[in-house]
Amino acid sequence: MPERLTGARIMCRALVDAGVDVLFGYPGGAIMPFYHALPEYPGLRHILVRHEQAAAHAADGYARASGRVGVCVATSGPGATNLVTGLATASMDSSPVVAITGQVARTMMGKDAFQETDIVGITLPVTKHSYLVEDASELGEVIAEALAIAIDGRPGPVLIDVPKDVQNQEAEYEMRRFRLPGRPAVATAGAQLPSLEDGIREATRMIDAAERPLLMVGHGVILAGAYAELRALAEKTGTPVITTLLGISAFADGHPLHLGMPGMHGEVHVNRAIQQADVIIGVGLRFDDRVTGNTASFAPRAKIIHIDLDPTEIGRTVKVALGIEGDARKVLRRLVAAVAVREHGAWQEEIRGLERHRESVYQDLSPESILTALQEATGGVCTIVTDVGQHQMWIAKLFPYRRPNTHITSGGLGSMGFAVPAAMGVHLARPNEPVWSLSGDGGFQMNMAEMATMVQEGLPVKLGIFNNGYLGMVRQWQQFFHGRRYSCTPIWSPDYVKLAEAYGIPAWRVRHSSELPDAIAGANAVPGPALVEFVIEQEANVFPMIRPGGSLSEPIEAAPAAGD
Ligand SMILES: Cc1ncc(C[n+]2csc(CCOP(=O)(O)OP(=O)(O)O)c2C)c(N)n1
Ligand SMILES: [Mg+2]
Repeated sequence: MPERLTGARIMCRALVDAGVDVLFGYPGGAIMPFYHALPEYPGLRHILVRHEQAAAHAADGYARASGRVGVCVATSGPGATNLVTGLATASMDSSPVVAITGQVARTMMGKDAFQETDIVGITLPVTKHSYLVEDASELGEVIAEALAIAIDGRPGPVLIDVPKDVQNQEAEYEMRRFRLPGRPAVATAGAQLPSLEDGIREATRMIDAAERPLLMVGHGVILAGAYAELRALAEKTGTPVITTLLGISAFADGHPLHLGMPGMHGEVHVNRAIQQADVIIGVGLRFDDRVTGNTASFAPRAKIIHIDLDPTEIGRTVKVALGIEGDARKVLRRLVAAVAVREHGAWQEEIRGLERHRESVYQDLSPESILTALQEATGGVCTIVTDVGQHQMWIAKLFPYRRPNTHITSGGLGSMGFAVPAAMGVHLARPNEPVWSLSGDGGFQMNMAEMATMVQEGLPVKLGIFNNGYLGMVRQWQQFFHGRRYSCTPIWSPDYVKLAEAYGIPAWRVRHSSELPDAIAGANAVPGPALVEFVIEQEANVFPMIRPGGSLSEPIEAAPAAGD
């Protein structure tokens, strides 16, 4: 039976009926009717953030950790524009987020009204779809459809802009179960893709004939939950597995076939393996420039098979011999059944032979020592959310990720400030396991106001700060490529222990590796949020490194001598 409700109540009801139970948001004039209705729907838990950017990142973190849609809410104008970085982040990393924004009343639109901004126009390039709802009778269907679009196929953000008077307007509401029509097969840039049957047949022929095969896997494997299928294919064919930054934890670190991360900060043997492979099976990755370096010299001997749900990714940056459009899980399952058993022992040996066992170049409190202590304290049962910079690369490479989807980071956009709010979303998706947000001193200062959210909402996120006194990754580039001119990269920090105390958050400062176990155990033991500052070497670098736009064959393995 349809019910007559205000637009604001329809918004709440449609969210509840679609199974949404948490919202991250911040109120304001144009979204007040929605906030007025919200207490009538106790099934919707609202997390009051301190900045709308954090609402979008938290919704994104929630989505990545839960596999469900994350929802954020903001008012018109500055509230809505503050969401933009978070929506762009979710768009680049294929994360299903729905943003609901208030808009000025219909009669005021187009008149430069107070807090009016064309948020649909501003977010058009970073959303999968967007709506301006002009009548309350459409709201129920729009919300159900937006949630479905966000998660259908390749996930991404969707925006719903609702004028204030539409929120106050009454209309009939009836619950909708939304089913999207199946997607038609689409041709890619350049070539028509083969049918799935033909693609599997051809891929099988290429994999069976390969002597130096590699699997390169990205976020698509995690989004599809194709862990078992990936492992089965790797093991049946003896194929080593490379995981991109967003593919980390799709295949267990420590598995004998796992090689590590490729690209700009990939290990030398991983990049060399790419340069020597004869067949690369790329699954759910974009072959972006941080992975390929100069595409002209990328994988010169390899025929590339690219499997992706989004056909527009296939052949976009690298030349592929075979493209297969499809869900990673379904395609991998078909391949596992079709391919022949292979060993490839000599190829695996050859790659292992390229591995360098580097002595740690860091002083006492090294990234390795911090990450080893974290691993030991948690037994690896935790989700790590990282920010952007040097610490992000160290954590990507050094933390042993053994459980699927336990590494969450802003890969495509590289948004500093992501970790702290995203970790709040991860906690709400996974309330029973520890969540560590690990940031640099720069990125932490971008969204550290969210400590107040954690206290007010009771979110026990553990905050780690890698404090090197620099915007370290930019400083490293200045050291390598700009003659050591450290222009605007030294960054002052407050006393983080005192700062945390001001929020009532227990905090530890660690200067020596001997202090690590107590600090980390202490932080894990407190029931609420906790903060640990790791005071690390100021000019530590991330090695190896491929020069931007350089070839994977030419790693930089040491800092240039001063004066170079
Ligand atoms: C929002 C945003 N602004 C600027 C950058 C450019 N940038 C990339 S890494 C980096 C330095 C990060 O410094 P910090 O957070 O201290 O981490 P560290 O590299 O020192 O580990 C900067 C400024 C960015 N990625 N995101
Ligand atoms: Mg730093």
